[in-house]
Amino acid sequence: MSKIQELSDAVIGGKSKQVAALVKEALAEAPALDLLDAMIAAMAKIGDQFSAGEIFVPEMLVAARAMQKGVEELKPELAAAGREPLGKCIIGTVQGDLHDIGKNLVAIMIESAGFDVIDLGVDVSTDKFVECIKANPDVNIVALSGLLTTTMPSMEATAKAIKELGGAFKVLVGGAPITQEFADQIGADAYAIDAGAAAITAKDLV
Ligand code: B1M
Repeated sequence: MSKIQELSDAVIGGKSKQVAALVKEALAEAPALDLLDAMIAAMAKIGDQFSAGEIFVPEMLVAARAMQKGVEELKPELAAAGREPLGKCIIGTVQGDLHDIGKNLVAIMIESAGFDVIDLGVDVSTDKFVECIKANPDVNIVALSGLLTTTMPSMEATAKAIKELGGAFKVLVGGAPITQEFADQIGADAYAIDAGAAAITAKDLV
């Protein structure tokens, strides 16, 4: 089996320690971009399996961690390879909300799909999103996560305020209480039900 195939299998299996070592070994037989593409394909497979209900959050989390390890290991090589990213995404959990497990998964899946991701963390105010958008006028996607029904109004306030900025970026929203109907109501450009769908939707939006 090739080292790239072993790397792909290790990401799918969530074997973080093996992934870091395999990236080093695989770099001897293939360029960094091929390794990244293999890991992105592995994460896409994980996303599909998750969306299909064949695997669950724990498996997705460990695969995501393994992918992160691989990306960390590859980052210096990728910078040297000068890969043009697919776009830029700013992501955060909306103000008043401290849940970040789902948001982190979404960030990793969007990064795995080829975007540069700026993660503002949790409890992110509208002002902080606005500042970040102004500092990154080339942003393509602003992704808002929310897990509490009580913080849906802050998602609405943020979505409306950032849309008023009038930039070319698209607003993507999601989180357990969020629906397509709510996304339409607050003027978001798109809604995604889970991390796999968020990555696919982000690619469709650019
Ligand atoms: Co909280 N919590 N929690 N909690 N918590 C929920 C959300 C709750 C449903 C539990 C319950 O009552 N059954 C409930 C909300 C009820 C409601 O609003 N209707 C709740 C509550 C009430 C609270 C507190 C108010 C409890 C209290 O203090 N009395 C409090 C609020 C704190 C705050 O935020 N201000 C609170 C606190 C916490 C902890 C800190 C203890 C912890 C969070 C730890 C952390 O995130 N680092 C926590 C946890 C763990 C949960 C549950 C149990 C699990 C959430 C989770 O991580 N799920 C949760 C119950 C539940 O969800 N069943 C619950 C796994 C994660 C992978 O899924 O985040 O849904 P999820 O993300 C998914 C999708 O939603 C989607 O993709 C992800 C992956 O597929 N998605 C997006 C998410 N963001 C997206 C963005 C997108 C697209 C898709 O585009 C941008």
